[in-house]
Amino acid sequence: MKTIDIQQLAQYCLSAEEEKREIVRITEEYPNLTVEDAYLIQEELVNIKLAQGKKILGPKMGLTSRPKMVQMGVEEPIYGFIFDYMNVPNQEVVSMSDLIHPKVEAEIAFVLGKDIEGPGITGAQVLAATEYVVPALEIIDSRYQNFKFTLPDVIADNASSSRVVFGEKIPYSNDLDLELVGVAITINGKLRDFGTGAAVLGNPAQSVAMLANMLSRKGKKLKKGEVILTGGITEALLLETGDAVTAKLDGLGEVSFSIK
Ligand code: 0L1
Ligand code: MG
Repeated sequence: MKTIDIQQLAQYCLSAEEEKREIVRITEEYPNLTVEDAYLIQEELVNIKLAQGKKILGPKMGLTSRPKMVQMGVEEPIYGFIFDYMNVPNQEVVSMSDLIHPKVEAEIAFVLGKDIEGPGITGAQVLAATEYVVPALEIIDSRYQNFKFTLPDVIADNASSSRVVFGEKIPYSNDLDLELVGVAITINGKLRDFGTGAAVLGNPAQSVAMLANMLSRKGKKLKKGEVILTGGITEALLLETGDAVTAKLDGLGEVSFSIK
């Protein structure tokens, strides 16, 4: 069995992102790569970015919808990290030349008013600590050829994180039932998909709770003020140059960008 070089594999994924090119998935060469190995590669990749002066905006959850979990054959979602350079202002233009084969999904993000540390965190505890919810469009851009990967591959590749557009922060109150928040995503004025917050593990707050519990295995916690992406409510839709994307989230507002 080939020995896994964590640092070299982190650099392999990072170079693909920086050079905007597809790579062969890691598990082609290392079929025995485990989820634990993959998170070590992701950690190394995050540390390299931090050493480059990039800043973490917050963590994200991926594979939070039942269809995606079934497709990947997993019982648990995955996490990654969103950095400052990935943030695109609302209604701005994203350059296709910075990306490989981007897809977009509509999400609800959370901003906590206090730190949360697992294990044992519940959705109710998350909601009690939530200061804002934020409508978001996440652009995912797997570095792997044809957007095809196994679970360890995508974890090592920082859960396909690439760009994110946030709308206005909405102060959270108990009147807002996040399960029922309706979401519609249009591209070039055409409705492409819709759903409700319940598509994310039954409630996006449940995704934040699960994230807190997963991070606790690494001795990490969710921090006050970070923006936390909870997972796609809509299908991930392939983007093309010239596309104008808008998501409308009932009670939370709109978020949009175009790609040139
Ligand atoms: O944010 C996400 O749900 C992406 C998770 C990774 C899977 C993918 O790239 O489709
Ligand atoms: Mg996502």
